[in-house]
Amino acid sequence: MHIHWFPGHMTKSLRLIEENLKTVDAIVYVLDARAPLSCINESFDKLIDGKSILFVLNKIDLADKAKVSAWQKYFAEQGKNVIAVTSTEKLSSSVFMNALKKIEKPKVSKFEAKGVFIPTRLMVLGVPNSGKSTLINSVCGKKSAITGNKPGVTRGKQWVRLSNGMELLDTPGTLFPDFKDQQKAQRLAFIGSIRDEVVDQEELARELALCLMQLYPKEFMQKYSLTQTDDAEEIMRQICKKRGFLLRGGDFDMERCSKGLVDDFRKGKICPVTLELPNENTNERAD
Ligand SMILES: Nc1nc2c(ncn2[C@@H]2O[C@H](COP(=O)(O)OP(=O)(O)OP(=O)(O)O)[C@@H](O)[C@H]2O)c(=O)[nH]1
Ligand SMILES: [Mg+2]
Repeated sequence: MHIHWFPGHMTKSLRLIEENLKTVDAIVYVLDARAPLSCINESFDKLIDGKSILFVLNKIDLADKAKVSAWQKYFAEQGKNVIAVTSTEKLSSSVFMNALKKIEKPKVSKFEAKGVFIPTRLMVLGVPNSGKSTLINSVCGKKSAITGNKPGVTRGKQWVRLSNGMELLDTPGTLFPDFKDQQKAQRLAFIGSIRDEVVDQEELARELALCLMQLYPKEFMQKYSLTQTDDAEEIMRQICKKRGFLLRGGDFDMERCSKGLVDDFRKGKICPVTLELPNENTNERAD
């Protein structure tokens, strides 16, 4: 399959991010813990170089704990700030808040010494649907930022001020202008960062089935009573049988089956999943 999608409004979003970068002290880079590598937008690398960055591995409730630990270790070993959270859960807000305080400390100390208070400003970045707005809401005590279970919910920028004076800039989720790395694109589609309307859902489900059979065979087979096979069509037929996804006349209802599989995956109903480890090469073509 080939995913090539870069909506017009995203050029605007990238420009917005670029323009506002100079007004912020640090970056909060939100990565979906199910595919952290795929969530890294290399076109930001140069832009944010030199800024303090807090990497947030979000949605760990849906992710593979051992692999999330490997990711934390990977960032920490490079001297980077990293936390792993479930931003929909209350407990995570203090983890995030403490990390924010650590990030702003050098600046606060510098100004405190001069007897002045200048609020720290942070920009929250990441691919669509990674949980940026939810993370912001977790520390501001009210639903300041609009959230939603689909990509592209936040449009335009929104500043949110916290009770301690810190200011967080919510930004629209951004993708890459050019999906050279199709495996990345596919993984972003699996986790719901690319609009379903622009991706063939039956093809996506077949790719997901193959991926799960490879990475989490035991859990995947158990969930749908599958027998081992590397034939994606066969996996889908077996799921149809198990779930009774049949059309009138007895044909398999592949549309319903595809939606069902992708939904189960996104809701974490198969098993906790992380699709990639640090330093993996995702450059193979996925067609
Ligand atoms: N399971 C789970 N869901 C989460 C978590 N964080 C956010 N979500 C859900 O993910 C969806 C997207 O969250 P948003 O905060 O709107 O994501 P966003 O990054 O702001 O998305 P855009 O504005 O579209 O770029 C929502 O349905 C959230 O409830 C988490 O830690 N775990
Ligand atoms: Mg948002």
